[in-house]
Parts: sequence; C-alpha cells; structure tokens
Amino acid sequence: SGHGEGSRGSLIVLEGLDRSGKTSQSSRLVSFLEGRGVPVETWHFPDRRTSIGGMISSYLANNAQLDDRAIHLLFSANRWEKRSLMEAKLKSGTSLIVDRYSYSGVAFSAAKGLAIEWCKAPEEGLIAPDMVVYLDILPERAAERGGYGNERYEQLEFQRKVSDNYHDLSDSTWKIIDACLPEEDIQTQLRSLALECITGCRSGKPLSTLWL
Ligand code: FDM
Repeated sequence: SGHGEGSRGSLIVLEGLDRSGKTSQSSRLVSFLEGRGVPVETWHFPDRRTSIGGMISSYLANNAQLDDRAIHLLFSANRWEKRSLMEAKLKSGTSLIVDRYSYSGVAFSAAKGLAIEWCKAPEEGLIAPDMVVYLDILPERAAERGGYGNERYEQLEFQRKVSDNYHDLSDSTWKIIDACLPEEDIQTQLRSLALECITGCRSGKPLSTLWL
C-alpha cells in the first residue's frame, strides 16, 4: 500500500572511514527494507565490475600507478557510467542504498593535496542523494578495529586527512551516527532514517543533481 503511481525511490548514501561499518550496516538495512516490501538495491562505489572499475581496483591494490588527478577522474567516471541506470531505477520506484559516493571521491583525493573545488567539479550533474548518512568514527578508533588490509589508502595518517575532509564537506543535512555505538543501535537509527527518507520521496520530492 502507499505506492502511488509514479512514486520514485530514494537515493540514500552511506559515507564514513574504512572500518566504520558502512558495508555491513547497509546490507542489514537492505534486508530489513526488503522484508518490509520496499523495492531496494544495495550499490557500492567504486563498482569494480566495469572496465573502469578494474583499473581502479588494480590501482587500489598497488598493482598500477596513476597520476592523482587521473585516478580521481576514473572514480568519477565510474559513477557517471552508472548514472543513467541509477536514474532509471529511482524513477521506476526502486530505492538505492549506496555505500560510498561523490563525498568519498572528494575526501580521498583531497587528502592527497588536490584542491576541494577541483575535486568536486567532475561530480557536478550526478544525481544528488536524498540523504547522506555519515558513520562517524575517529581514525584512531577505526584503526584499532584492525583489518586495515593492504590497500593503498588504509593507513592512519591518510585516514586522518580523509576524516578532516569529510567534516569539511558535511553540512546540516547530513545524518551523523556514532559508529562506536553497538551495531544494533546503529541499525535501529539507520532504519528509521531510511524509512522516513523513503516516505518523503514517495510523496513527490523531485530528483536533483550535485552539488546542492
Ligand atoms: N575511494 C572510493 C576513493 O578514493 N574515491 C572514490 O570516489 C570512492 C568511491 O577507494 F579507500 C576509495 C575509498 C577506499 C577505496 O573503497 C575502496 P571500498 O569501499 O573499500 O571498496
């Protein structure tokens, strides 16, 4: 009930440092929403399954070297190549729970010293999220969780810079959840935020584009 003709899905983005719990929280959220009969998919950027994604993946694994601006543009291109599918899904009523988006793109590249405005430019015109949820954790606490692997960015010094950049990018519309709360509590907060967002979008809020 309540699915009006033409009602669209929501674009919900989860952001946060490595080890903040985004991936497990977003998959639990999707199962919950599916159980409630909400049409929903979980997406993840970078999408390593495309050919651009393959280049990103070998860069992250330190198997390829790339200029900082070149890799930045590949991450952005990896979102652009999914844009039309994203729009089609949303318009057909499917909500998308997206693990990382343009904010990761800017926060990570700017941590290498690139200017924020330069980093934001190629993201302009992508679909704007209806809600950004930030799983907030101090870089030191994230590092204590262990499981930093061997990927390029998984180092404390770098994650500190990324964290600062996320805080610069965030605005009053972001929903911040303390990532050090028990997993259950985080999930409870996430569920109610997501349901509220999905309900709001169904009742006619138009899609918009970055940057808001
Ligand atoms: N990352 C992710 C970026 O540097 N730019 C981006 O646009 C995106 C989406 O890639 F360290 C970084 C963030 C992370 C790495 O991400 C791989 P996952 O979530 O571990 O796959």
